[in-house]
Amino acid sequence: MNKSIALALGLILSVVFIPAQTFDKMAPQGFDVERKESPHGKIDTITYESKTVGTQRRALVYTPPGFKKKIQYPVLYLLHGIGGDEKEWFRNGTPQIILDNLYAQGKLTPMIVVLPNGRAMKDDRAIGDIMSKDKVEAFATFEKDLLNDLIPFIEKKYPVKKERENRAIAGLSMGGGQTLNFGLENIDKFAWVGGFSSAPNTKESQELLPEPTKANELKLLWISCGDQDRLMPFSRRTSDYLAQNNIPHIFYVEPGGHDFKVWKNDLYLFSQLLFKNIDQQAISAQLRSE
Ligand code: FER
Repeated sequence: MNKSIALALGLILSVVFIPAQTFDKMAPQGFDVERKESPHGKIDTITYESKTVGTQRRALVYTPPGFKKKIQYPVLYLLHGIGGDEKEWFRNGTPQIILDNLYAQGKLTPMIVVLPNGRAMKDDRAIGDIMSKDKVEAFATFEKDLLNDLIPFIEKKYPVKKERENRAIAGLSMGGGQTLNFGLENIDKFAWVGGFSSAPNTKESQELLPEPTKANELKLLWISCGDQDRLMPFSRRTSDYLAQNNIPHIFYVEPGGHDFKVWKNDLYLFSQLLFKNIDQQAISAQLRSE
């Protein structure tokens, strides 16, 4: 075969066999390293009045590079773990760097990211016995604070799209459990749901989703966990229940334990799917393949 025929054949074959959506399985090296030359988003600290808790509460808000008040943006609410607060992702997960780098490559739909404090109680700091009953219960109370106090505040103060298709929720560990609990209970409010290494606060599947077919309305239902994480059973049982009920979702088992290496990779992958036309089944198949 002469060279030009071989080249043409190669070209045709590559076009035919490139899947519709190619998707990294792991973030590439340098994905979380700040590039001075790239445009940066901005982090604000906001304070909102919580009727639920009866205090002024804090959250961080990341607006994307090139943010304009005249544009309306979709919103991702990104939740922390049991030992964290509104700064945990920012300090340990550097979402602002990961997302800046993805924007620089044109890989994200511009969105606002809100990093709340998910421990909805008067003293919401991660101090003392972080596993105490009142502190753990405060993670459940946050559902009310989020829906009735924080979301309305964000929607008043920032130029945001308010339909469910433009609202996402994700979180790590306790925040992953909150995400699955709140997201699946409020499918009328969230269309994009991502539980990373979800903790034992994840409700039992029957209680979590008594009417499984409702979850067909989600644009994305993402469940991920490190293969060395002892909390795997909570993700697996949720995914198993969804699979038994034929509910489209992504169950992504990745190398790693219960740590930010895994959660940064999750944010890198999950954020690229948000607010786009995606095919969960196709992505799920890619994440499973060798
Ligand atoms: C538990 C083990 C882990 C638990 C919570 C966690 C409430 C949460 C871990 C995290 O958020 O990193 O038994 O019970």
